[in-house]
Amino acid sequence: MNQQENVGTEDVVNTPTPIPYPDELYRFDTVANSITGGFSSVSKTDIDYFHQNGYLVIEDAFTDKEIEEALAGMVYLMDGKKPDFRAIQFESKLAKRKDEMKPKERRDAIRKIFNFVHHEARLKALSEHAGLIRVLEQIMGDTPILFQDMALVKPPLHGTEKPWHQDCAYFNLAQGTTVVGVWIALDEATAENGCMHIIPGSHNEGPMIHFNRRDWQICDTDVPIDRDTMVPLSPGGCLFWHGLLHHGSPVNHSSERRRALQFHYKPASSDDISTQDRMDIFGSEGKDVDC
Ligand SMILES: O=C(O)CCC(=O)C(=O)O
Repeated sequence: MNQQENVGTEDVVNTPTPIPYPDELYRFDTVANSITGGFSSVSKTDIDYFHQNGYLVIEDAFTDKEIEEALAGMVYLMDGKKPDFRAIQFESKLAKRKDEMKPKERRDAIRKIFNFVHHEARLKALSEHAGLIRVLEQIMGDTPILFQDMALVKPPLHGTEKPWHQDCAYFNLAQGTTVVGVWIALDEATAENGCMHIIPGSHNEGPMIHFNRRDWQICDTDVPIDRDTMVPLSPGGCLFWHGLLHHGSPVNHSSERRRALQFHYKPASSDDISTQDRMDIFGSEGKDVDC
C-alpha cells in the first residue's frame, strides 16, 4: 500500500517508477509453516502460534469456486465494466500505453486496485467469509472491522517490489492495536513471481522507523534478512499477519502473474490517532537516525 492510501482517492493513478534494490535483500531458502483443513481446522494452538510468531498460514482456506468468483469480480472491475470504479493503479512502465491496450494486455499492466468491496459483491463476499471472520475474532478477542481492501497484482515480468515495512506505519491507529492483514492468493504465488516474505516474530520487537526511500519502508540495513521466510501459496491459500510484522515482496521476474487480495481489519474497540502521532512513532523526524 502507499502511505495514506487507506484514505484513497477513487481515481486512476500509476505506481512510482521502480528503483532497483540489492539482490540479497530477500532470501529464498526458508518457507513459512502452514496448516491445512480450512478455516474450521484452526485451533487454539494455531491462534497461540499467530500471537507468538505474528502470522498464520492456511493453505486451503478458500474453495476453487470462491477463488474463481473473486477473479471474475476483479477482472470485471479491471476491464472498466463498472464506470464509477476508478481506483486502479498501473505499473508506471506500462501506464502510458494503457489506453491503446486490449483488455487482456491492460489487465497485465495493473499493479493494484483498491476500495472495491462496495463495488463488487464477489470480492466483498471473501472479506466477509464466515470462516475468515471467526479466525479474526479468535485472534483479536473482539469484532473485526474491515478498514482497507486491495487487490495486489504483480504483472508478469513487470510486477514491482514492495519493500520491507510494517503495516501499522501506514495506519492512524493507537499503539498496541491488533491490526491483522489477510492476504489471499488468487494465482500460484511463488519465489519467482514475488510471493510474500515475512520476518517471523518481528511483531514482538515494536515499531520500526520508516523512511521514504523506494517506498514508505524500513531501511534496508535494518531488516534482519537472515530471518527472511517466504510464504508461497496456491490459489485459495491465505496468510494472516500482525500489523507490526516486518514483510515485503520482491519483483516478479517470471512470466506468471501473481494476483492476490489483501484485507486489513482492526478490532471494533480500537482507537484512532492523528497522522502526527503516527509519525512520532514511525517517522524519523527529530530522531538521530539515518538510512
Ligand atoms: O502483495 C504484496 O506483494 C505485498 C503487499 C503488502 O505488503 C502491502 O501492501 O502492505
